[in-house]
Amino acid sequence: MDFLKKLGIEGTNPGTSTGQKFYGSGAKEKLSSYTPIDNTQIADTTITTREEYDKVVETAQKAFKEWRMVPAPKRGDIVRQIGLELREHKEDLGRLVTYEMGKIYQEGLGEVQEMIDICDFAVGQSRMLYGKTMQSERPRHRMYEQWHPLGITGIISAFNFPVAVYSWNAMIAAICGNVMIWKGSEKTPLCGIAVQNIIAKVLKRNDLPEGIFNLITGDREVGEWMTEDERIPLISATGSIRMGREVAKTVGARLGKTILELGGNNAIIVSKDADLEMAARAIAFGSVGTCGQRCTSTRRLIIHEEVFDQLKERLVEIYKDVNIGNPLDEDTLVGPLIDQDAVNSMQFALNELKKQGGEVVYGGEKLDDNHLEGNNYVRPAIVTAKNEWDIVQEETFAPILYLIKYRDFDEAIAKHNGVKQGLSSSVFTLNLREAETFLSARGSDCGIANVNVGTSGAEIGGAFGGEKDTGGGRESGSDAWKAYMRRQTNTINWSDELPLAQGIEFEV
Ligand code: UN1
Repeated sequence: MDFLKKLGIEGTNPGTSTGQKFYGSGAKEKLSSYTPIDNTQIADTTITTREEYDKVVETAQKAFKEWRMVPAPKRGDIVRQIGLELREHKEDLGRLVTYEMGKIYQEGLGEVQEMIDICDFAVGQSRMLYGKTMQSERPRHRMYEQWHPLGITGIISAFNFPVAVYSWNAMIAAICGNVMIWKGSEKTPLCGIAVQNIIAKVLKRNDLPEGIFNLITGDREVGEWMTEDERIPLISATGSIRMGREVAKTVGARLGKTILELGGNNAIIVSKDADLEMAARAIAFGSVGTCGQRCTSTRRLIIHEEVFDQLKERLVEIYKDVNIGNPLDEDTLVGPLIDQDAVNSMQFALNELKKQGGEVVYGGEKLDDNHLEGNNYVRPAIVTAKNEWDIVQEETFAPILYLIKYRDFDEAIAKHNGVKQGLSSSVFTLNLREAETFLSARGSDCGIANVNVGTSGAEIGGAFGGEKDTGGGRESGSDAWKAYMRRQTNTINWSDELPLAQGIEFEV
């Protein structure tokens, strides 16, 4: 396991860090990391104690005082160097993502590329933290707005994108002048250590203070320390809707800010006027990619009745050809699910579906062939369903694709929007009216809406996130940076009088 060594990972890894310094070697409580490939243990990470946590927050507060006064383009230069360092470690980190999380190596590499891309984006953004200049109604007055950093940005991320989601938040927050405290998923603690080690090299080279990029490790309790902590003005959380509700409640109660990126229940409408072959390929990537464990995974297909059977058969053909196996092998397209709980929830969903009257058209079984040790492997499933069934309304984090029939386009849109989540969506059609209807105010109600492009695999340049129960947060590109800053409106009087706004006379 050469790549582990190259990423600085060994037997027991201190799970708390303020930058270059790591703490926790004496801690008793440890988190063991197992690869879902064959369930063998990779290494341990110590769990952050409350004492260590307070030390991290205090160090971060101190670092913020310095970091906020570093000119934004200079902060951008640090992020540029992090991007270069990530390029050096792309293969090793991609391999670790695959090893610890189970997505195929191509996707592991893609995830690190997403980190590199957001670094590049953030470097440019660091010169573009634009505020507006307004026309004052008072003579010789100038009005403008400027953006200041918030302070500590708490980042809580999930197992399925163990490194990229952190960097969307951290790199943008960093150029904005914030300091970061990151708690990743307890299912992927080593990815956090590896990223922290990579960033530490840049911090050292630039002689930066401790406390800008901080890492803590632990479960829900550690997350709650963050959400309850008034010293953390912004919490950006990615995970389940249930988790998001808790975070919103706790942070909201102390009037803190949140960026929530929660579950999706993403659908593709396939029109009778679609390029069906192109649609089938996009559907396959969206539904079986990352073994159905992206928040943007394609879960529902809403298919015009005239092409329903044809598309169903084509998808079965494609699914039959998909290699399931060790995600480190080059010809594998589908690796394992993250753990046994995920396997069980997939089986539960399929049973519920059958009870409702759904038909499993293909796949769904657990695979325990000898060459697939670990019992975390499943065959992706294609099933027929009705949109209103309870199980279809839920996000099951596994490769189940629900096929739903429609007759007219308005009905397709109603079905499409007829779920609580609102993350990503697509229509496959060559019909201009259908495409534009889908993109219009009466079309898709999601944060991401595509035409002839699947639901997953978004580029970092756009704002990423969704509506309704998906939580409303936006991360990554466009003007998502504003959520990491506070806006200040400034009025400057350079006259020798004191006129009041709204023409009010107030003689004293
Ligand atoms: C996630 O699953 O939490 O659009 C993020 C995509 C990726 C990000 C997914 N760029 O599928």
